[in-house]
Amino acid sequence: MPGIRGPSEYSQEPPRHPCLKINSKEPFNAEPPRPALISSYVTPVDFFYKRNHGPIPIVDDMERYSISITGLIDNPKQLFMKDIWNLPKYNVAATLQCAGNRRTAMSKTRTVKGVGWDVAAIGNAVWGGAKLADVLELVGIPKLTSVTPSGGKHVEFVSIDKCKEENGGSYKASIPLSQATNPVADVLVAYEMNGEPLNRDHGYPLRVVVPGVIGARSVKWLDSITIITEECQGFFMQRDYKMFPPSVNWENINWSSRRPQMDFPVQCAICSLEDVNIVNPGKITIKGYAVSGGGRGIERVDLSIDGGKTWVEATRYQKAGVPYIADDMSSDKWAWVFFEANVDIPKSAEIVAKAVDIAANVQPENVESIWNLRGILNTSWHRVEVRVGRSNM
Ligand SMILES: Nc1nc2c(c(=O)[nH]1)N[C@H]1C(S)=C(S)[C@@H](COP(=O)(O)O)O[C@H]1N2
Ligand SMILES: [Mo]
Repeated sequence: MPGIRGPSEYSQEPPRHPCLKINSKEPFNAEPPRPALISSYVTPVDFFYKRNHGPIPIVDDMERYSISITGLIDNPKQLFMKDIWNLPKYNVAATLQCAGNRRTAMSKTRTVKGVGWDVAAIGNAVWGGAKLADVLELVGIPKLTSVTPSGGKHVEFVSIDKCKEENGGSYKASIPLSQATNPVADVLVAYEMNGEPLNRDHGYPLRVVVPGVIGARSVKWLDSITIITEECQGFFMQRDYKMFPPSVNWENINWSSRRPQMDFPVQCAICSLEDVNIVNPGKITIKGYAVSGGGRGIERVDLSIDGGKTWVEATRYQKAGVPYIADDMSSDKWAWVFFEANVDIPKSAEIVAKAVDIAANVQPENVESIWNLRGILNTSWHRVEVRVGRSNM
């Protein structure tokens, strides 16, 4: 671990924007207010949710900082920042979403375990860095490899932070080698976020970004990459971030019965309104984000102002002046879309939003059907209440 260290207490945390809603202080977990989240298509770093499992690592010496690439390969290597900088640089717009986004709403049905997130454990950034496929070529693994001659099938990313879930060990995760060596999958070893060097909260100096996959696999503060036969056996792959049916509880859970969650499902949330709102009679603008995993575009966003009886379609956009077409070359395939509609609110109403992705995947109507004990992947229809009051004019 040259040049970087993971402290075991919280006395040297970085500064953070005061607008963030703190869900847990140590480790630091926070999200922006709903309106701030949709104030721009590319989320400013200050407003980007922060999801940590331990104290933020500290770089003491950038000259000495290096990552090791080892495991089932012939030529293990140490790579320094300059080796990563020397590779072709890519800028990829990708939305990162915590699997626990919208957990608080799920916990209203039945208690779940985990950090209580509202709808903003998500953000969209332009990540700058080298493609993991190019990095792995430096150790002799060709593009589009699914198994190395010595039997390596997964790529494990190990960090330097100290997490209690790992009994003081590092955060780690893995992805399949076939995805890691596929340039089209856009997996990055990133050193920039929105054109600036990564800040400490988001993984300085190097993090992995796995587009279209739950945030948990985008390991921050990279220390080593290991080529392994089986997927990573770490806590966050094997005993967390798995989707269980509503019948599973803490007594009958069998962690090994489920695969680690990778792609995230289709999701959307209204961000221009809170759970309960008092508005004047007349038109209001409903605005929010929609996103799907695996690089699938958003085909449609439906809005209802009568609790889901009737629907209208919202407009979708990414960049101003560029019409959004799902899965078109002109769209950012790994990024969210914003949606917007101007609707007339004649009386108090329940406003509902639901998105459809390009594979015609839809969001479940009720949270009960997808309830799970860890409270992950709440993609149920997003509902907010609007009460029409009298203005004081
Ligand atoms: N080393 C390390 N990487 C990590 C984590 C962590 O705690 N430690 N949290 C993961 C989770 S659960 C998420 S959702 C994302 C959050 O990234 P962000 O804080 O940059 O938004 O980082 C992932 N990578
Ligand atoms: Mo997460």
